[in-house]
Amino acid sequence: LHRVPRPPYRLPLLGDVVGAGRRAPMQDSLRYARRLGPIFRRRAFGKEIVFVWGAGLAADLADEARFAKHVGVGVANLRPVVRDGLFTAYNHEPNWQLAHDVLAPGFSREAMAGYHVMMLDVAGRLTDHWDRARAADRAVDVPGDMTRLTLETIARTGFGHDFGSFERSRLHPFVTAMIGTLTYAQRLNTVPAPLAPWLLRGASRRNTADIAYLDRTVDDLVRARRTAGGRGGEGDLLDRMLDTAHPETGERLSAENIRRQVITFLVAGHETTSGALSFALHYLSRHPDVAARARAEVDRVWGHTKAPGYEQVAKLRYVRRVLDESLRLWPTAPAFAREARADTVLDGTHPMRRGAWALVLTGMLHRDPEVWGPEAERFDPDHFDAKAVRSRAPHTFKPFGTGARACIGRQFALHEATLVLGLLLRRYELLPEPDYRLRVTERLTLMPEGLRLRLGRRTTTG
Ligand code: MNH
Repeated sequence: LHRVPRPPYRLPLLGDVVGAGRRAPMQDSLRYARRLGPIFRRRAFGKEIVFVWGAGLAADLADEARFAKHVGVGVANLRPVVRDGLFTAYNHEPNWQLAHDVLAPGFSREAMAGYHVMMLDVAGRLTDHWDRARAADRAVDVPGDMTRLTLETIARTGFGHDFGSFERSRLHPFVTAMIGTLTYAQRLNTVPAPLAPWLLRGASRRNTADIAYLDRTVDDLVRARRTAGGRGGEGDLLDRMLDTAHPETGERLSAENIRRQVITFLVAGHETTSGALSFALHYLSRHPDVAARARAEVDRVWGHTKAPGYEQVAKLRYVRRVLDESLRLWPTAPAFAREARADTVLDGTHPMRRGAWALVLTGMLHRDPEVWGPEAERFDPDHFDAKAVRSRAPHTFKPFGTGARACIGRQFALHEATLVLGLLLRRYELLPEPDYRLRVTERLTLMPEGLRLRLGRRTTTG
């Protein structure tokens, strides 16, 4: 460890907190990263965290034979909310493999094609809402509306549920409770663990109430489904959780575990996708040349078909690059942790004991000039043109994590977000508010703060 650089000023007890705020730990880490290099460590309140972002080091950590997901820092702080749900389960907990095997078919190509029509329908509610804003010459609240869209999409496709987000002026209380638990989980990292019960007394009470609200919402949803006796043949995620036995062992998910999985999917299934869509819309509004090129692609590929089919979404190659490029600069799940399965040496240099772990700083890995070139900080979807992708080293673009514990919802998120960007580009001119400067809020995930856009009529027609 002594070979790993750390900040020069270390305070007794507090550690390396000079230059660090409490609200934006990830953006602080990016600043440290630029100063300290591809591997560095920071100590705060007795916990020492090793950060890694150099391409060679990150690629070595992706070696599944020697490393695995580590449930630590932010992820571990969510355990009181979602226990051994898919995202927060320890590798050795039996419910991980069971739930993974039972739910993976819910993300197959066939399943995705079934969700497509529901995704289109939810997107239609967004465009109705935006049409009204345009008619009244009102700016739209991008993160708020993307949250409405992605929450309704996962609720509808996964659970046959309607939160009525577009009929409410405020976000649904489920979202407020979720944001509460995510923010609380992040704050736990900014105070010394033994003092947390005192320092966060009020916040901890609110957190308990938030968890109770999430539990209640989900219990009602599951009870309604059990009473209705399934959706009959369609087989969404909830039906799979309730009815499907493991293909080999015949085991089923317990009622308590189903509760954890439903919360996991409702949260993981919308929070990061809404951030990704919001960043993409911000960049499209700031880069009219990129927006024009993307819009021309939508017109060419979709023509005048009112409702694009499932197959027509993946054909939007340039729109997809816009999304990839947004996730490169602002990976909305900004880090993931890896632990050594046995004693090993990281990248041939840094000895690690079994169980030792490091945090991969995705946002910085995605800005490494040795990988992405001198224009690494610039938004340019051509970073993902076919030639650039072919010539890049593996494991250098990791917005969905890596290995067996990588995101199960990746195709879901990419399909949903590409579809929605296509629909919005086709319908609106995206006009930035002139004095808006990108600010990023952190609550474990990343989201552009206060982003509003005005909607214009298309000036060219396809
Ligand atoms: Mn998702 C795991 C990012 C959309 C459900 N997700 C992960 C991980 C990252 C991630 C990174 C791995 C974390 C770790 O190693 O600790 N996820 C994203 C991003 C988007 C996203 C950037 C959108 C953009 N995720 C989705 C969607 C769903 C989903 C949509 C569900 C419909 N994600 C999950 C689940 C896991 C996960 C469940 C945990 C998988 C596992 O451990 O087996």
